[in-house]
Amino acid sequence: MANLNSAPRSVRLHISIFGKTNSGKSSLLNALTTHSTSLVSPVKGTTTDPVYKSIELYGLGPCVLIDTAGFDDKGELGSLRVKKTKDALKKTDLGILLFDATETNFDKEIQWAQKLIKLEKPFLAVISKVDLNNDTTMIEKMIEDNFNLKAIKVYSKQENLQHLIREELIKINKNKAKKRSIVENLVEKDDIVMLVMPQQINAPEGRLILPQVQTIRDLLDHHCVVVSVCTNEIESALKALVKPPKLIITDSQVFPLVYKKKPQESALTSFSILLSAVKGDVKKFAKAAKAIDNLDENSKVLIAEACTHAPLTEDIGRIQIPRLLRKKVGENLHIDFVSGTDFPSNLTDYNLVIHCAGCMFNRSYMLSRLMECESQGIEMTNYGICIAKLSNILDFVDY
Ligand SMILES: Nc1nc2c(ncn2[C@@H]2O[C@H](COP(=O)(O)OP(=O)(O)OP(=O)(O)O)[C@@H](O)[C@H]2O)c(=O)[nH]1
Ligand SMILES: [Mg+2]
Repeated sequence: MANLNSAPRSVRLHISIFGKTNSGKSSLLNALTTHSTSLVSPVKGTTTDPVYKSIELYGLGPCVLIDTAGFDDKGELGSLRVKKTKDALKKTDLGILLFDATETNFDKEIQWAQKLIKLEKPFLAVISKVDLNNDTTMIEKMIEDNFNLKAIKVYSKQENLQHLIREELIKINKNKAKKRSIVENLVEKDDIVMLVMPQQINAPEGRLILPQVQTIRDLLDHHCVVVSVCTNEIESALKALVKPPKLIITDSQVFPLVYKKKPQESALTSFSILLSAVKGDVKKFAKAAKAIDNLDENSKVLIAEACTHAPLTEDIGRIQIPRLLRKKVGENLHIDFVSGTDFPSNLTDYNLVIHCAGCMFNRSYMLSRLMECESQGIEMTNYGICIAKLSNILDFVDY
């Protein structure tokens, strides 16, 4: 069960271990976590689905280590496993790429390194199993020549292994564990901020959804006065306040209603818009929303959601956005839905992709989807921006 006191996985630094089958990936994960987290065996293809292990690494903060299936896995099942490894690649912030010292051909490792470089993901080149073969000059030279990287030589039973890998990861970590603030550009100390959070719509029993929790925490860190209400209590809360809130952050689903009720001097935005600025590129999402004006009944739209929950009756992605889109464009507008890690590799049939805020995904994963859309010339916007656009209030929204 998830521990409510620990950082959610989506905000952790994702460190993935890649290599061929049997190269020692799981042994390395176990050494780094000092636990038998992942199954180790001499049989090739022991790790099938990626193994995720949350861990706190000094100097890197809350991380999740990902052990993957070998990228050389063969056969029908093997190619499904490679697909999952490719998915882990998209989530990766830092990579560890293994070169097995007992091997002689490294074509696959070179191909994988090129993928990491193309996606701008920093990685460590690690020569594994050096207790079995310490003469690695050729491999080191090959890595240096191809990638201008100095490889680290390790074996799984090495005493200082965790320390060594951690120190090297700290050196290549471009994120420098930089915490991205959700509200940074919008508020100052002592500002009153009103949160409109209609609980009946989408909240799980007895708790708040992640974007709301994260936003409240961020506002408290910025020393704001936070007032939280459901939609019907907006007026009572406004009356109780000595001055209008500086900012109102609403659930996107009640955007138009809150816009009508809000005092003129209060700025307005939504949780999903703020989250999309942290997770993706909100300016690009806002620009992409203009594509909505060019849709007609022959257009195709893809709606992508990170959560795989069973659709709710007033579900924002499955019901509300399609209803608003069809009202504007026409009843025959073709809309496809995907959820979780499903995302078509060929997007060229689509005129627009509309993505959820991605609170269950990390930033690297959202950016990889944005990159995929861009590389195929398809615009990608997000739920909050889309609702604001369809409600004709995007121009009055802050982000
Ligand atoms: N001598 C030696 N053996 C190692 C080392 N690392 C791993 N092994 C052995 O190599 C075999 C494969 O190790 P794993 O850690 O399961 O390799 P993997 O890359 O996770 O393999 P798959 O899950 O099949 O892709 C096991 O028998 C390990 O005990 C090492 O540094 N030295
Ligand atoms: Mg394994």
